[in-house]
Amino acid sequence: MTTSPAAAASIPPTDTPRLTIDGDRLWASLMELATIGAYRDAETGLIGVDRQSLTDADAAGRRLLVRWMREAGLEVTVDEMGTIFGRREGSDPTLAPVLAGSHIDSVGTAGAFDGCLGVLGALEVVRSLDDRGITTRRPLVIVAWTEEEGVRFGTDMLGSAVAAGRIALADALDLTDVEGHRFGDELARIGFDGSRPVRLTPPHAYLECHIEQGPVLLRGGHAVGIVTGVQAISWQKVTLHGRAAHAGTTPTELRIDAGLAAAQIVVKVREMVDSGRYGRLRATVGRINTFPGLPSVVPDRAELTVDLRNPDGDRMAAAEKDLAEFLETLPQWQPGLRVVTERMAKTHPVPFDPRIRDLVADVATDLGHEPLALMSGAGHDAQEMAPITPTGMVFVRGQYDGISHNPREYSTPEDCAAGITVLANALLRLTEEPSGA
Ligand code: HGY
Ligand code: MN
Ligand code: MN
Repeated sequence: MTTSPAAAASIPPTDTPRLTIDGDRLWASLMELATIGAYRDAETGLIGVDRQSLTDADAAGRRLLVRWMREAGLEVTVDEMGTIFGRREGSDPTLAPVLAGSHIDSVGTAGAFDGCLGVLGALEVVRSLDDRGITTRRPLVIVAWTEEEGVRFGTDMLGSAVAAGRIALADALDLTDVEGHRFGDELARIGFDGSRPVRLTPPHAYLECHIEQGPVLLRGGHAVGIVTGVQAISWQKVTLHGRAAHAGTTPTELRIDAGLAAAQIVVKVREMVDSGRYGRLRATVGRINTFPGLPSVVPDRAELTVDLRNPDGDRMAAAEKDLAEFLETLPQWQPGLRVVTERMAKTHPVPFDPRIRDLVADVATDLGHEPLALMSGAGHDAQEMAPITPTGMVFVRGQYDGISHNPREYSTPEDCAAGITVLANALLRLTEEPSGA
């Protein structure tokens, strides 16, 4: 790391140079990005964010990020999945870069922080390095992955999974949303069908700062957490085919009610969670639609999604197996009912690199925190990076029991700054590591 004389004066006189960041500038960036895709949430009355991937709102958010990256002097490239990279050159450009980032696409009922803190926090690190005239040894690359949420095209961590080679580019480009829009066509429509080859050359390391999206840090009184890994994720779509019939004249025994079967599945997955047979299983039917959706017609079709999460891979497998067996019994209740399942997403538990975890924990402790180690309940792009490069995550405390995927999602400016200061100083260490470290 080389520093200008003025910069040298700004680093506090300690043996480990510390990088401070501008929390106000970070907060202003978060709030400005949150205006893109803003909407008035009917349930909460709050202003939420709906910036689902490859929509016009996402495109506007992407353009703002690219502008900010260029203003910060970064070399911006976009890959074949639309993932955006901003490279800050190092004093030794031949060394593998350190990557830091997250995502700026959102679910439909988002707040201002999910993913955005990690991308804009990494940008704030770049801005702070520039403020101090610091050149790192290794290049530093900021990344904003495409379709991390997976809520539009049905597979989460999509851009990072293709970059890491878990999902084939052609398969990803052919994914469609519920209205039949093809991923590849939408990418071209918004002008982010980049030419950078999508397979990522493994970087020296990958770091991601993200809000916890749960209550653990808040209840424990910790501003930041060190993430040990990510739990298993299983998404499937279930389609139930019944028979439309008159609601008034059709006796119960003659019905093939797809809506009833859907309700049985909702109750079943909750029973599985409550049974305790699958450890810390979490189950969610996030989408459930009946057709034709008319008051006087017995539903002839129902579509629903089942999201299962489990920190234990074996217990996840047991839950998936038992649910599959239950689905096969449904026609016994209603002869003639057809059940079709479609795998949407599946990832196993992913541990993060112990060396990176210890480095981030050491940085956090050095900065005065008592960091808590915890597993992530949510999926993150970092889990796709972990198989190809040493990877770690920093969590930031959320208020209101860490609620997320809800406009009430909120982390304080102080906690956001604390998390990004940990990120900044961990990146400072990693970008100084010589080859072979
Ligand atoms: O689904 C998740 O855990 C993440 O929000 N993509
Ligand atoms: Mn996220
Ligand atoms: Mn999310």
